[in-house]
Amino acid sequence: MTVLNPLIYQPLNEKTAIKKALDLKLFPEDADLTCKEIGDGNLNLVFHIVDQKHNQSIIIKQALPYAKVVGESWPLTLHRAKIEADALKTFGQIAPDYVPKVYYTDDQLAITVMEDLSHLSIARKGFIQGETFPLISLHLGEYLAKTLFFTSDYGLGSGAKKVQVQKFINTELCKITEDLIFTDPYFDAETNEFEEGLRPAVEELWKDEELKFHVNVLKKIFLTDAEVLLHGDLHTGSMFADNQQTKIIDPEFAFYGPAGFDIGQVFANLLFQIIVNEKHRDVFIQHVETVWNVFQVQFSQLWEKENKEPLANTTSFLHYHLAKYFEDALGYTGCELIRRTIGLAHVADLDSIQDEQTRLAAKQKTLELGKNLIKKRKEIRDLSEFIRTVKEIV
Ligand code: SR1
Ligand code: MG
Repeated sequence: MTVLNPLIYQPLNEKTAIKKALDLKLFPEDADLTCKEIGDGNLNLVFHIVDQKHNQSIIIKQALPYAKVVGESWPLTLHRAKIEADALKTFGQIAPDYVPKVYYTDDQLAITVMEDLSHLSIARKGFIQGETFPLISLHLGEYLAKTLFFTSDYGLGSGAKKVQVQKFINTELCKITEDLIFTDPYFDAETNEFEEGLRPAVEELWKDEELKFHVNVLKKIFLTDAEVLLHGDLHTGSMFADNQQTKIIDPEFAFYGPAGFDIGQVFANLLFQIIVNEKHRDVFIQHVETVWNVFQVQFSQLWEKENKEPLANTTSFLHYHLAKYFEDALGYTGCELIRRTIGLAHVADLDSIQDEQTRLAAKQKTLELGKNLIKKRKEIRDLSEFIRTVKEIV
């Protein structure tokens, strides 16, 4: 566990970030460096350093000892920078096409120096501006198949996997997810944020005992099913993309949990576009289908070819896993839809809709779909039933 040493840890600024890059000899001595802090996430500083002279650039990401989205009143471990760097390295070995390169890390300064991806767009922003990134779902399916298989007991072997479980104990960031996704949206918590027009729908949700039972079950699975190394925050703001490439960033919430959690977050964040983006609705429905189809095919191939548990390598046991991942993913999809609508951390897909009636209608549909997916996840047995449920509500 990284313990904050105040003599070493200092938040960087644009000037000291340049000095750090020079000290680390990350650029030629005659480099002409400029630096801009570009972090627009909830938690960290992100410095974009460019050498105009040699046309090179890097990113220095630094964790702050508090959650930037709330302020210094919400202290947060710097250990998350090490978790993130270790996860980038692990996922980078498993799925190098989809992960930025890491050049340098410093646990005490809580920094990771990595590949600059600013030639790509944050997927969520691109989607809102009308992009569809045709290959993103194929890439996400492959990324999920590889990362979720090769970090599991079956891909890694049970001994090596236990070492990884220990390395990725991520108590504080898991607690954020436990609270913000599985707890706070289901009662009148201070962290919740929603517009008054949604209050009747939200109060109905708070009274829904059946829903709360199912959310408790999903939370229990999140707490106890250490199946695979998860990214842990796999929304479209954690993806860079263009028409050819996809890169997955920001795995600071990484830990060993249920495979369906990452899959569900991907589904949910594509569903926001299915809900709000009439023009490209069918494209985003296809994206959801492609994510699952590619995941299923590639995970099955890895299961058959690379399985470290000889007795586990049977079709029925593979199908047992795929069915569990799918059912869990639908539940986590629902939880993500609900928390992004009424919880602390919203999504621009919904909030940037200017017209109030349109925005409220989209949010109401999101809540309705979320509730249905959580409660009916056992009945929705395959992709076509999932898509039918989505179409009925949207
Ligand atoms: C206080 S952190 C709020 C949210 O931002 C992160 O990206 C996670 O999604 C977290 O739930
Ligand atoms: Mg993040």
